[in-house]
Order: sequence, then structure tokens, then C-alpha cells
Amino acid sequence: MIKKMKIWQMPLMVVCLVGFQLYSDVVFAHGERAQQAGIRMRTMYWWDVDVSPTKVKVGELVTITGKFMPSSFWPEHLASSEVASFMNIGVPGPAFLRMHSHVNGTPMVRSTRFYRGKEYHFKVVLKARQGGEYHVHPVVSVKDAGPIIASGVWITVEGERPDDFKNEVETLMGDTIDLEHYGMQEIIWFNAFWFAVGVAWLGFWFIRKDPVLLRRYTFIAEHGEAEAGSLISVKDMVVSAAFFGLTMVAIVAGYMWANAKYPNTTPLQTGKVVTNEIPQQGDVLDVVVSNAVYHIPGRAFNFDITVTNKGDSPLRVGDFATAGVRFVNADVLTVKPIDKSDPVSPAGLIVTGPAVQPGETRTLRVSANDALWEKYRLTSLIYDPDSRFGGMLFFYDDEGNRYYSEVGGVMIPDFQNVE
Ligand SMILES: [Cu+2]
Repeated sequence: MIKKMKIWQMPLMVVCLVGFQLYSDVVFAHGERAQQAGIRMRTMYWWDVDVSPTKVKVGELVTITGKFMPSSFWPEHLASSEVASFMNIGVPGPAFLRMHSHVNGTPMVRSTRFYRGKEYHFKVVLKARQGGEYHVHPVVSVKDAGPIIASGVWITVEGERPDDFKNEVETLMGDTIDLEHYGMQEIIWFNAFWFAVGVAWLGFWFIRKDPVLLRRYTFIAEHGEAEAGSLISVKDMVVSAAFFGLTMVAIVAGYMWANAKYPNTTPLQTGKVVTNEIPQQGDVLDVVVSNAVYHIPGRAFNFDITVTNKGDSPLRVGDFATAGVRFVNADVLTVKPIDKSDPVSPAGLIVTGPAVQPGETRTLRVSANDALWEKYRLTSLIYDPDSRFGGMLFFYDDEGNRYYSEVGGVMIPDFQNVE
């Protein structure tokens, strides 16, 4: 039975809706968990992402640094980061200005190629432009594949943008221009002019005794297309010719005006840069994965790793990172979440077996175990036609040195057994 809502119930409903919005953290997210789990797990591994400071005033700088590696298990059906990629920061709206961005010390003004299995270090400096609270993600935009994001960090920007807020750059001609307002008047005038032309053109056809569309449609339906010519009067032709002439004159005049006002211009640069190489990790360990099973009732992902330690100190597994989510072995390291939505499980990784001694090959059981699998919608991997996973295992020696090893393979779902 449907009841009509009483008037006093309406404010109550509004309060409820607002309440849901405030208390649900999903509404704060911006599609970061929407991408297929397989894509998020097997495209980019991100680690050591650091944002400082996380609280600034309008006009102050924020530095974001971190490391990433395109996965060797990059899905076949997805366009590769080796074709064209662009390092960026994902923020809702024009809340920051990007002052600098570097990958391996190479300026990232243009696109580049990021190769699978190679480590890259990035640094992006932002200037706060607008007050608010923002979930900021490092992003690599891959041509034809879309944005591949790291987990986000909340940044609070205090204050409002003053009217004299400046975003100044020096041109190649030595002039200093403020990009906040540069060319704004011309943009407004050009748009207003063409809007007026458009309205006048439509007005001519619609505000008349025999308006276009329906009247003419019925006329042609009755008399056939051969008679269509009789609908166009001499006045129609004169006005159309005048509009055509005016449009041509306006285009040519606009072009000549722009050429006279801005005699030196360069086209937008679309070439690719070659990113510097940095020293990669040495040949310290080999890891082979087997028996990767996701236990659905227990929300636990278990796999065996056969580790060969080629270094000279014992190694233990400290954390497993995949799709921006991090499962930490509390026996090896202590990690605190950066903020309220940092997807880290400080004790979510259980490793059965002792440290792997130098020269030794040993099989260990790894279990990544947390509700984050559900929260980040990674469990949907089991419904993919290609249920393969990828991730990064970090090993630590007694001195705290860290070594990584990429792991991946087929993940088999287990719908019944709880381990
Ligand atoms: Cu976000």
C-alpha cells in the first residue's frame, strides 16, 4: 500500500538523507573502488606514497612523493602503460595547481612510457587553490586504459581563495602572465558573440508566422518532398546568406585579430619524453607462488611462496600490497594508517614459517586476511573471466633493509572451507 507523504515527514526525510550521506564513507569516494579488481591488482603497484603536509592554507605547497611499478601481469585486454602514460594527481575539481612533477627526475609535463617490472619514483608539488577537504590520489593516466590510481590521502585546505590569488608563469617572450585570469575577457566576448549569433539564427526560424518543424513536417507529409522548395522564401535565402557572410567575416576577423595580438605562438606539445632510468633492485631473491586460494567465507587470501634468498642476511615477509591495499605482518613491522580511510591492515598478514636464511630456499604460507578485501571490492576478482591476481611482497632483513618481489598468478576461489 502506498501512502501519501505527510508534509511534516518531508524535513525528516531530508534529515535522514543528509545523515546517510554524512555517515557513509562510500559517498566520499570518487569511483576509486569501481574499477575491476583484476585491473587494479595487476596494473600498477604503488608504495611509499607520502603527502606532506596534509593540512595547508590556500596558496601553500603540498609535496607528494612515492614509488610505483607497472605490473608484469598487466592484463592482455588493457592498453599498456608502455605505449603512452602521464603522471598526474587526481583531485575532484580545480582545487590545486600543479607546480612541478617529476618521475625519476624527468619533468612530467608531457607523456612518457612506463615499462613493466621497472621501478619509478615520482614527486609532484601542488599549490592549494581552494579551501576544502580533498581525497588526493597519485594517478598514472594510461592511453586507452584510463586512470590507474594509488590509494588516496586526505588533504585539508584552510581558507578561501582571495580575489588577488595568482597563478603566474613567465612566457618564452619574457612576459609574466597570470593564468587565473589570462585571456578571460576575450573568452567571455567570443563566447557571448557566438551565443548571440546562434540565438539570432534560431530566433529567425522559430519566431515567425509559419514556424519550422511541425508545420513544415505536415506540409511535406501532405505534398511530398518535391514541393519542399516552395517552403523557402526569398527572405529566408537573403537572411541565410547574410548569416553565412557574417559568420565568415567574424571567423576571418577573429583570426586576424588573434594573429595581431599574439604574434608568437607555439602549438601544444604532444611529443613524449623519455624517463630517466634509476638503479633497480639487485638480484636478491626469487619468489615462486603456488596454491593461491581465496577463501570466501573467511575473507582470506592464502598462497604459498617458495623463496630463495640470494642475499647475505635473513629475510622475512613484512607486507603484501595490491590494488592500493596493504596487508602488514605485525611481527615484522608496525604501520599506522595515514588517515581515516587509508586502506592498510596493520596486522592483516600472517606468514607461517621462519626467516629465510642466506642461500636457503624455503616455502612459506602467506595469508592476507581482512575485511578490506570486501571494502575495496577486490573479492569480485573471483567473478572475472580471468581470475588472476598480482601484488607486491616486501621482505625485510634484520637491519630493516627492504626488498620487493612481484607475485602473481591464478587465484582459485573457495566457496566453502573456512581456514
Ligand atoms: Cu579518493
